[in-house]
Amino acid sequence: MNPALGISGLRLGLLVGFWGLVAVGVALGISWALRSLAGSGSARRMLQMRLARGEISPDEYRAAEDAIGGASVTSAGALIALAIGLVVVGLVGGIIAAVGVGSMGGGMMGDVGSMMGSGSPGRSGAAPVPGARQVRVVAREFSFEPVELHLRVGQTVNVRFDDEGRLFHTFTVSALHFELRTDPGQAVAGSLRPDKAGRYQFICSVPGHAAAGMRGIIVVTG
Ligand SMILES: [Cu+2]
Repeated sequence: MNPALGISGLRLGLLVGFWGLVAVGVALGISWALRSLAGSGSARRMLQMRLARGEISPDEYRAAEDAIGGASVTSAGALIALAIGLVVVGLVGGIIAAVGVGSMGGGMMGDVGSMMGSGSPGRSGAAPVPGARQVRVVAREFSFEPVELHLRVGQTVNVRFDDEGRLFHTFTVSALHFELRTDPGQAVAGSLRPDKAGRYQFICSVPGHAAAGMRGIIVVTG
């Protein structure tokens, strides 16, 4: 319904993909860190066993332990680098996500919000006239039924406007200065007495509804 929604969908896809990659990166980093810690721990335990069994001298043990210590210092440095990298990626991603989702959400909520069109129910025009012919117009998302009304010049018709949809709708005939507005599940009535033949368009005046299909025509004949 809106070309901007396609772009937002693409952006959402990119965001999901991006965060998916970040999540995979974090998971890999954590498992790698756990494995390297477990690795240096078990290497040290093995050295202690070999020392206890007299397979290596205390000097060899210390030299080997220094090597392990050095290795774990190296892996600790790699871990810190990885953590900093993840934090930077996370911050940048977070900013992109906040800006992207914010503008996307704002755009979508703006569209939906205006389409919701919370107006005040009521009537602009004449009240129903007892005994006059009645026509019933039903509003749904996003159509009128019927889409064509036939009136005669000088003849009064009561229009009963039923909202059988889930949104607020109007029956608006600008050329005749006539409007009925109703909430979902409600009905509003008024009367029309056209004094000129012609074709008069009626629409729902909630932004976007006429474009979505809520249009019809009143044909007035002499
Ligand atoms: Cu509407």
